Amino acid sequence: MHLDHLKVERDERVVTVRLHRPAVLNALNSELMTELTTLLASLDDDPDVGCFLLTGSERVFAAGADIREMAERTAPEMAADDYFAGWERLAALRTPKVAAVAGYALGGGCELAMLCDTVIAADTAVFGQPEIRLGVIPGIGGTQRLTRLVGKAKAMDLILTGRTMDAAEAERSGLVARVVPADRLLAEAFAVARTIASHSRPAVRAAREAVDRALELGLAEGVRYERRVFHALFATEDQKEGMRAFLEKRPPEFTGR
Ligand code: CO8
Repeated sequence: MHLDHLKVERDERVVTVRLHRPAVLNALNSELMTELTTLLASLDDDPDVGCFLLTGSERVFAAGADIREMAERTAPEMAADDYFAGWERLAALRTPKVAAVAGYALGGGCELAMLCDTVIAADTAVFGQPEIRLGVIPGIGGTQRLTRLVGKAKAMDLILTGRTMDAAEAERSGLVARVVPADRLLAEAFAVARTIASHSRPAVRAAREAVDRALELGLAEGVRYERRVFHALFATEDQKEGMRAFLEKRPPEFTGR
């Protein structure tokens, strides 16, 4: 697959994808969206891929949707194309996605990080939804995901003022799982991705889907969902292997079956 805006590496069951449009601070245009969603969808069922790691450069994760691409478009054109709808394809992927963020993650960049299952940030990371300053609002799920992650008060603060927050505030607020020194970001995020990828594939997929349900369902329904999925995992060889390995005091050898 020919890729103009992404750099891709595969190592130890982890596919690392680096956003690469340096001249425009990784602004997310339609081509980049198509490349990223098509690439990840094509790898989603690959049994040798256990985790995606999404990152940018040292300076910027992504400075948002591509303002130049959108600036002169009309409302009927935006609606006809269902502009940005393609990004939701990432949410539907079943392979876990870790975002490693250094520098700016603004607008669509922040939304792309939130489309991932967890976010590891460098101490240089800057998050925000500045769309209000452009006369619009977040369009890749930001009003919904940010509010679920950080609560209404902080989401309103960020989205209505357009201000940014640093990595420490993002971690305090629940947007980010861990903050690490910038020079350790890729190593730390890769270690997280590699650990996820080493676990039983059916169990990892079930776990992330169940956690996502916590944001979508009421508590009783969510707990019932979790229990059914938990029961179903006893149909996998990995469950037998994982529990036997523990009892036999040896590392498990998961096969994904
Ligand atoms: N889109 C296009 N080009 C961009 C973008 C962007 N989002 N961000 C930066 N660039 C370009 C600049 O135009 C500049 O290009 P050039 O060299 O040709 O002038 C180049 O990248 C470098 O940028 P700066 O010179 O501005 O770099 P600075 O270091 O001075 O500033 C900032 C960095 C603070 C990140 C600054 O670039 C900035 O504020 N960028 C825009 C951030 C922003 O507003 N993001 C939100 C975009 S909108 C969005 O994501 C969702 C919109 C939802 C619409 C809903 C529709 C359905």
